[in-house]
Amino acid sequence: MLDALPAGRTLVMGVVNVTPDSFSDGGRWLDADTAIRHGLDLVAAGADLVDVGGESTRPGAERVDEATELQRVLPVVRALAADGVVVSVDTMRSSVALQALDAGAAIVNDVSGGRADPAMIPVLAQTDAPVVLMHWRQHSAHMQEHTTYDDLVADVVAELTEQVDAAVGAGIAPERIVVDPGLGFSKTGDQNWTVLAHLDAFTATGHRVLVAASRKRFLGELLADGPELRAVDRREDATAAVTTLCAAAGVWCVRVHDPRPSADAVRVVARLRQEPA
Ligand code: PMM
Repeated sequence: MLDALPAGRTLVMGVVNVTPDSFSDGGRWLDADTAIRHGLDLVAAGADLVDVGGESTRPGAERVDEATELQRVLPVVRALAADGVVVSVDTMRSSVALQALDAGAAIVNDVSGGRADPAMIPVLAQTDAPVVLMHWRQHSAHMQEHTTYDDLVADVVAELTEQVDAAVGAGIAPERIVVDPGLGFSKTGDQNWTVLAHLDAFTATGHRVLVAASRKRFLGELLADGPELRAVDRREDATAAVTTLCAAAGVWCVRVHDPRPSADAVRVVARLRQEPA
């Protein structure tokens, strides 16, 4: 399935958060029709695939119940997939993953990397869907209490490798697995920068790598004007700069809220790579 996506450049994944409380777009696409229209707009703006999620993972967020998550996600997944959009479902629940795959989703994006729901990996092993496994230590309500590492990059890679090994051990083929360092998840702003400075440690795992920096707080802190963080909707240029660095580092896919600048950035990097050194 992953091989059917455009090759030769980094892919751009657009985000549709069907949630009232995501940090950057919470409440904007809560209604299914609005969310579907937004998903199509993301594709028109250059997204190669669209990530649909029904549970906010912003720091401090409480969990939603399964019925609410299903009711938010399924109509949007079904409509976008029927329209030919490659959809990934952003969920930590095996039940939601399975029903979203039935509704036409092509990829499962589990920010917990299989750690939140013990049924996730065994359930996915029964399918042939690609799966994004993100580095994860704790649910969002408490994740920022778990930012202590001996050696940040080595520890994140080692913990992510445990998650990958569990998936492979359960029967998920390695080529179906995409790894994600999980910017902002049990990581401080400075730690996010350290991870971004060492993306080679993640590409060296041999797996496709996904990075989601879009509009995150560490960009707001970088661009702060005194005590005021840069507003969420004015972090796009910095997001595109991170996309450029990710593409240059050989990242497979970037997950962004506004695909247009990133879609251009990945093409710049791909073109430059055709030139002899
Ligand atoms: N971040 C968020 C949500 N889903 N999925 C992956 N694979 N990696 C991430 O870093 C990630 C994610 C939180 O951001 P949002 O609220 O803007 O969706």
